[in-house]
Amino acid sequence: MNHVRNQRHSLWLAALLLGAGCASSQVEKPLPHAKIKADTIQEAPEVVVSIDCRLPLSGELTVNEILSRPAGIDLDGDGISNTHDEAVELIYQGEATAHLDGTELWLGGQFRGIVTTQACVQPGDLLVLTGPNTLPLAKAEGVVQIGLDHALQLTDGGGLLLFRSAKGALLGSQVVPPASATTPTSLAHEQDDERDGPMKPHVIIGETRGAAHSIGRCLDGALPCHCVALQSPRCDREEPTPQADSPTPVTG
Ligand SMILES: [Ca+2]
Ligand SMILES: [Ca+2]
Repeated sequence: MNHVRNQRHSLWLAALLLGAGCASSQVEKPLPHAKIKADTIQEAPEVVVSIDCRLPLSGELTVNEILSRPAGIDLDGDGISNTHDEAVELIYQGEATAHLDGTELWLGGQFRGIVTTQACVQPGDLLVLTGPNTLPLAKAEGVVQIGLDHALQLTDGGGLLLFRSAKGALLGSQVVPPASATTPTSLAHEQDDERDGPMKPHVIIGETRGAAHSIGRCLDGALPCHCVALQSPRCDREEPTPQADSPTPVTG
């Protein structure tokens, strides 16, 4: 009798467990993880489409100048020189208008933040990337200030600085040498619009005329259309005043 009782008990327990399993799978069915992910991916482009231009593609950004040590330079004109005056100057090399919303900045393997500006930029535009607390800059025609959601934190140690699009494309990169001494200066190539090659302190490059930086300008202080090879329609509207408002030379 005990054997029969145990057999019935086992059958009852198996039926109970089977029922519980079915109930469990019925609860999970309406919300499978795959469906949640698919919905998220489908929703993301709707945000992008609201901006009337495309995402930038691989290799479409040139890192043209880096102001990592603003000590003494008041880029945004708020009367103080501090980390809010750090900036990265880029040239947009794409053939169609694009926006950098969602672009990631990395330096030395460290994530630095995401671009939150949704403005469309034109081929050949000079872009000035600043942190969230930098005031609006006085800009020449064709210069676009774009903002990061975090302070740039362009540390003196240098490293590989790179930009990735919201879809993961490598837009542009630049090896940043460590900052030397305490002289306030930016880093730039020997010439504007140069994609490769090392960067040097702005103040010692021949075309800079000894200026500490030329963020938002050509190396020699001229307006961007004079040094960016990719010309956009905006250059036809520009007044030829390359000597006006040139960067302040280093005095000490
Ligand atoms: Ca400032
Ligand atoms: Ca510049």
